Amino acid sequence: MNHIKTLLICAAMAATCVPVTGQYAPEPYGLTPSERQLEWYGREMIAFFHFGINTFEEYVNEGDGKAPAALFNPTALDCRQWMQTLKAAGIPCAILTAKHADGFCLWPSRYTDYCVKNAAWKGGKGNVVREFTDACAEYGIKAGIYLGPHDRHEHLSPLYTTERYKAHYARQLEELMGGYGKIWETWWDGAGADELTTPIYREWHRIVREKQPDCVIFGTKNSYPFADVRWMGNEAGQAGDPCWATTDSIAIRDEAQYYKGLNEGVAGGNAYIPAETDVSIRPSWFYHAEEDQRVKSVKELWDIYCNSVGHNSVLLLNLPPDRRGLIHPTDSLHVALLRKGIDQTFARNLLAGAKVKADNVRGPKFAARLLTDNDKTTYYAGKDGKTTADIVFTLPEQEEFDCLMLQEVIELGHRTTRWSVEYSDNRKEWTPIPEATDKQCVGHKWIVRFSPVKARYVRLRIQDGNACPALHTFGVYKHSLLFK
Ligand code: OTN
Repeated sequence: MNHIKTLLICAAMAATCVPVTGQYAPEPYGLTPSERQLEWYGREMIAFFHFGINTFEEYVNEGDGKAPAALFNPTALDCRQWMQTLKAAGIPCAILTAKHADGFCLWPSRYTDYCVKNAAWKGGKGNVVREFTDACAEYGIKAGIYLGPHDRHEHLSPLYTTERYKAHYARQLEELMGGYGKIWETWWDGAGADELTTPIYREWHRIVREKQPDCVIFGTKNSYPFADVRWMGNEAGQAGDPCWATTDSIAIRDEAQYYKGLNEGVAGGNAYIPAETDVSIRPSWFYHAEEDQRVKSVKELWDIYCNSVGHNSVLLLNLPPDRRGLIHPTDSLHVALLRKGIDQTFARNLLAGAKVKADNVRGPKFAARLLTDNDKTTYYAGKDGKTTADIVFTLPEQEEFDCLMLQEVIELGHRTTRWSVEYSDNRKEWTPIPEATDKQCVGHKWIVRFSPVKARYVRLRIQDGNACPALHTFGVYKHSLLFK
């Protein structure tokens, strides 16, 4: 069908002008990302700030909604310090837990007393959501809001019914979506929220879309039909291999299949809902001084980055502020070093100076050398109907590398479905890289790490696909020493 369409377009153009063979872009294949999803992919990393009444209780992460509001009392809250941490870490977006499952609200909500109005902090006159969104605006960070759907404090009321809560949550959502400028993401945690049915989320979804058309919605379980992005299936930072952006939107009954669908996606699935990887830099989601020695190391964060961003996902990394209302210096240091190591690793694509030869090229506008030109606007594509390609890179001299990265033109859908990378010193015998053999999806970014190899020739093999390949970057690299 796509082929016929292309022929028709070419025929139409030939009638009016002389077409340059193979200069037309490939037709998209299957489901493709929305503008919101493209923007979300481009962030690569998002910070999660779990902060609230749990921060002030002894080792509580899932408060029961009974802790007195007065307990909330950060001694030196400074959201600008949070933003300085994000700037050093190259993280462009942040999500604040405006209300976690305990129900305590970090803004003075008109609809509850269980909020900062009754906190000791600033004599009840403070507003963390305001300070957070103001600091985001000042530092050019995109603000996101987590308004936990499950609310244990509201549940304590004898008047509680799901119907009343639906209206209560809707009013709180209106306060947050309507009163704090542009909100880039909202998070519907599935934890404890099974009573909240899809029709309830439909109403809440209407509010988000009305007030914040560009806001990305994280959804799971009953909110799945409205989700721009899905849960990745675990909180360990380990996205699947493969990790398709497509999945099945219909609720899956079998639990194992449900988790596999979240973690790996579904090739050819009926919905485009890419996976977001939420993980904490500490063992807990909220700050506890007991865990100051258990902050994930820079190497652990690099593993998580490669297994999330490098698995066609976006990393949502939790950096919980402490009782002062500041990011602990160890957490700030580790994310800054993560950024430094990422930048050092990917600064030099060892294929950049290589000669490139491909056996499937659409035309000069889509030449294989564009894979290494470091230009986001250009890409390599094959001929319509030809779903395989061998692309050989001849380096000026032998180089050592231990990491590779491949990126697809995601606007054109999931095209490549099987690919491998090999190396050689004579262009006759090729050695496969075991970790990079028979990989499946590519998507926004796929990173593979392996023991160092030395080679003069590198071959990218596109072994199968739904449509001709459309890839915009391929590179081999040497890890930063910060990750050793
Ligand atoms: O006990 N839990 O609720 C739980 C334990 C470990 C990992 C996840 C969960 S809940 C889970 O949280 C996700 C976000 O991290 C999503 O919201 C899922 O829908 C929810 O079930």
